[in-house]
Amino acid sequence: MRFPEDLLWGSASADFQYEGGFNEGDRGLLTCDFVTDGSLRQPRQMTYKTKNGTKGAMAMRGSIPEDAVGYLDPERYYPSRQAVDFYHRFKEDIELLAKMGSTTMRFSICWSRIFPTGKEPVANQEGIDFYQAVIDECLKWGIEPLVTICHDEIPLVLADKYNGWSSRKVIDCYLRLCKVLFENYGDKVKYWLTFNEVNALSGYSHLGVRSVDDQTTLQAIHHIFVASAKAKIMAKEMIPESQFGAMYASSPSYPATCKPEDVMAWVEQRRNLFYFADVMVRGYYPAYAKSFLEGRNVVLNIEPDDIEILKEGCLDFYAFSCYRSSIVSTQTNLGHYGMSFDPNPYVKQSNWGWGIDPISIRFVLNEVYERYQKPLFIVENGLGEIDEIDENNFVDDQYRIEYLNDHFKEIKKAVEIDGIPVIGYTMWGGIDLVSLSTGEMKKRYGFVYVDMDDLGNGSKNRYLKASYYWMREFLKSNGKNLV
Ligand code: BGP
Repeated sequence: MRFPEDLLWGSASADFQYEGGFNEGDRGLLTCDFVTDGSLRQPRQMTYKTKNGTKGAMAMRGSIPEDAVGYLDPERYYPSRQAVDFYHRFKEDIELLAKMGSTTMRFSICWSRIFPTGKEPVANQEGIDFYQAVIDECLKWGIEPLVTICHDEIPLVLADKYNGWSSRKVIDCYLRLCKVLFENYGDKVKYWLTFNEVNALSGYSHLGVRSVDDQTTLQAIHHIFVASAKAKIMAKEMIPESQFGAMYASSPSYPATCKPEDVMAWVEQRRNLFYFADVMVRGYYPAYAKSFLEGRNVVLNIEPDDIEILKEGCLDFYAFSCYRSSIVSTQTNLGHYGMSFDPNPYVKQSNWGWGIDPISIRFVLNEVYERYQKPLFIVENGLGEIDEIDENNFVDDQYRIEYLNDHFKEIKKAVEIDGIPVIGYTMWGGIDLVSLSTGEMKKRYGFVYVDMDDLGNGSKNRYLKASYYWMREFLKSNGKNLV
């Protein structure tokens, strides 16, 4: 089996799960710095302080009091402080990924490294230099950087002062960030993602808003739509060769049965994804937006110019994550932003209850391509599992190899049989990093093991897993080792 020669392969990360160095290089604080560690049994918490000094903690996706602001409790562990130290080890990590044969690397910009509060008139040079060095290191090894401008985060000060993305003022702050990035890296970076998992953003940690009600969330998301479109319009002036996408959490749900009501429940559930992508990829609110918003008692404040901006700033490609599949029926209780967690009885589940379903990736590629006819970039996929390291510092992760093998075969079919233009594939967390949903280190995705536990203890040394050698062979032989 051969893949197109120009298909990009690599790994993906997000700054607050990977980078660390939270108090170095004049980095400011981010909202997600206030999210503690956790586990499947003990959910992560967001710690905050109100104006009168009362301290509290809330589930990561919960609401916090109106006058609250993130607070770092010295007794708690916050994984984003040191993450797995890409900040100091980026050369080593990029070299490892390059020697595996990677041709791309997705990473995200820490907003508060460039603008510590988000409001400064002038950017922080140390922050600019850090990503300049990361990008140069990629290029040195022939790796095409894929930059996420904003991955589920916002500077603390913008949350505090403006209630985050609920305010239009944040659009301008974001555009100031974009301008600095385009000026400094525009000649080196072709592929950009304006935002991560736009359809799963909510609450303080992601949006900087203190309330998770639909009115606040969907108004904030409208501002994100406008910000993304304006960023793309600006980039086309400054860096005409650039390609713009945004990322959507796209793991599919299937209808639980062929009962017509279940199939319609599935159509409606999928709108929890397409509502977001339709606006950004097609450039206008879809017909069902009216009922989608009315059903949630949301009235959007849309300014007259916004409609034109959305049209002009629609995206060049669709980027997505796809990890698993689930099912939907009229009985399903949808989780945050319309996700179904009902298990599909036909596929096995990971230790975190994620249904392992290689066909899901071909399904999504088809579903999305037929809707938008734009190139697709698979920017997150992979298996989060418990890895045991032996006395020789080796992890024999055959389960991960099996997962990748089976998913890659389906991607191949999507390209070859279905004719879908796939730009590239970046596996989530090629170097082990902190889990977003649970805050654990134990849930590992990487080709490379990082010696660190859930509370940040360990040398952080890197060790190659069996999947690293398998992937190296896969890339060298262009897929000949698939079985
Ligand atoms: C996506 C996020 C990532 C990432 C991934 C895996 O939702 O974009 O930041 O972490 O999921 O999820 P988890 O880390 O919870 O296993």
